Amino acid sequence: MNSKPVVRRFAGNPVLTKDDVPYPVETVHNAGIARFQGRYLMLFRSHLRTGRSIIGIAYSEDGYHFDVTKKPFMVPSDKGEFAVYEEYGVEDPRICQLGEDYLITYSAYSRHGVRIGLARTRNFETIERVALISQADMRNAVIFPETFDGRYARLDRPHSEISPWSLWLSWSPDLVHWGESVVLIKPQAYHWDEVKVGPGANLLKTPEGWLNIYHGVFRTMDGAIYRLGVALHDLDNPATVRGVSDEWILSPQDTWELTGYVHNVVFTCGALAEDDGTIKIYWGGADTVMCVGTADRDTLIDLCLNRSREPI
Ligand code: BMA
Repeated sequence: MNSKPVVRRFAGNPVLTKDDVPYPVETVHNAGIARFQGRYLMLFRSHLRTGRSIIGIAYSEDGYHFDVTKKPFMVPSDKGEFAVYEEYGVEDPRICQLGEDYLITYSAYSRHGVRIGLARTRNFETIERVALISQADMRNAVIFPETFDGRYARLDRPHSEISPWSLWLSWSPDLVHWGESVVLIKPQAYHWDEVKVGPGANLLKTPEGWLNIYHGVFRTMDGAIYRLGVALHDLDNPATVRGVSDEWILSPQDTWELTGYVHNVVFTCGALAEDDGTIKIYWGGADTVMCVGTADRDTLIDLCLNRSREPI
C-alpha cells in the first residue's frame, strides 16, 4: 500500500493571508478558483471585524503567488430581496464557467438562515445577482460546467433531522428553478465523514467522469474535524455516482490548518485541472488562510473506483 500523501502541499503555504489584503479583514479562506484571461483568479471569503463575511478577489500567473485587488469583489447587497437575505454576509463562493459566463454560487446569511445565492459575471468587475436559488437551510451548492440534455445540474446539501447534511443533486431548466432532487452521498457511521458531507470544489471533467472533491466532518471530544474526500460522477448522467473514495484525501496537518479562527479545518471551494494530469486543490486552513496542493488526477479516479465505500 502506498503511504504517500494524495495531496502534495505547496511548500510556500499559506498562499494568501489577511496581511496580503489592502483593506481591513481578519481572515482569508474558502476561496473559489477559475481561469480568467490566461490567469488564475481567486474569489476568497474574509471575515470583517464585525464577524460577518465579504468576498475579495486575487489574481495569479502561476496559481501559487496571488495579488489582491484594491477593493472587495462582493459585499452584502443593499437591493431588494438580496439585501434581506445577505444581511449577515456572503460566504464560500464557488465559480462555474459556463460558456462566457462565470456563475458564482455563494452562501447568503441572514436572520432567516443560510441559503444559496447565484450571481453572474463576465469580467469580474461588474456582478449581476441572478436569484436566491434555495430555501434555508442550505449553504453549499456547486453547478456543473455543462448542461445535460439542455438542463443544468448542481450538487447541493440540504439538511434534515431524519437525514442530516447529505449530498444531493438537483436539476434546472433555467438556473433559477431547481428540483427533481435525488440524494447521492450520505455521511457514513463511524467514518471520517460521519457527521456531514457537502459539495466542495467546482466539478472537474475527466475521461472517467466528473471529479467531486467534497468535504466531510467528524466529531471528536475536541470538536469537529473538517477533511476532504473525493467522488466520481458519471459523465453523461451526473446523478449516477461511479464511486466514493473510502479514505479522505486531505486532513488538517500544518499549523495554520490545526489552529486559527476555527481549528482543525481544511475546507475547499475550488480546484483546477492542469494539462500535465495534476489537479491544483485550494483550501481554507482553519478558516483563516488559503493553501494549495496538487494531486494526480488518475490517483483520485483510482481511489473512487478501486478503494470505494458505499455512497449511501
Ligand atoms: C462550515 C462553514 C464553512 C467553514 C466550516 C468550518 O459549516 O461555515 O464556511 O469553513 O464550517 O468552520
